[in-house]
Amino acid sequence: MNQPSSLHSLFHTPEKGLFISFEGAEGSGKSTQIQKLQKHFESLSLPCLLLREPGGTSFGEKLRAAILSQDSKLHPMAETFVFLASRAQLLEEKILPHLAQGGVVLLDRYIDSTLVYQALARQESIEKIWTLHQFAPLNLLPHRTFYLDISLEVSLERQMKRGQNKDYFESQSNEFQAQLLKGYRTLASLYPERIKTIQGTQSVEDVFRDILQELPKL
Ligand code: Z5A
Repeated sequence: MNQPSSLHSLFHTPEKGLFISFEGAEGSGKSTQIQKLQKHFESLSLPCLLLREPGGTSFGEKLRAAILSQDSKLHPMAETFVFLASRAQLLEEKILPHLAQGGVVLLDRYIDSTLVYQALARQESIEKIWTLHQFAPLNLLPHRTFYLDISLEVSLERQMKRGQNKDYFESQSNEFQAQLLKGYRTLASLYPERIKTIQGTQSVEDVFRDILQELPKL
């Protein structure tokens, strides 16, 4: 089950620009680090677009609101197609045009979230998810993916501190959340060239230092 997909050769990275995605459990610090990285690129006068999934387009934000407010269980394939629809539109409307102009795209969650949340965390094969991504524009991989690794305890503690109403994914069991972390670690070991694991339990500044060290060259 946990093999790098044979479909991987059908995927490509952008020829121009820099495409970076961030992954991790709830509260892993993605938004915090993405904002710091955006400032870093802007200080270098590089046009930098910060986006999130699901969302980032007007259609995607409607899908985001729909899935996060869902109050009964969805079939994993129903979840998957919501994320794919949001992703296809985001690529077409925002990501591809910005990269074509040589810009930097920083994306909060991407394909790896689907591989983990909709497959690995449910002990399902990732092959089906790769298969669904093999057609353009979905067959685009980031140049670099940062996985911010935290423990289940830290994730739950940060969620609790925030104290908002729980959304569809935050309401999943602790067991599911533990499987997510396991899934991310499996994925990072399958694709070590692209996915760099960063210790997300360090201070904000130390996490950022580690990210800067693993940035690909533009
Ligand atoms: N989902 C999916 O199932 N399949 C898919 O394909 C996609 C998504 C694309 C979107 O959630 C949900 O959709 C997601 C998976 C699912 N659900 N979950 N879980 P979202 O966008 O609403 O939530 P999120 O992506 O998990 O983001 P988040 O909770 O806002 O976490 P974050 O951005 O990684 O963390 P943060 O906001 O930067 O930090 C969280 C808190 O920790 C905050 O108070 C910070 O001040 C604090 N923090 C951050 N860094 C540190 C350090 N280093 N030390 C101490 N405290 C820190």
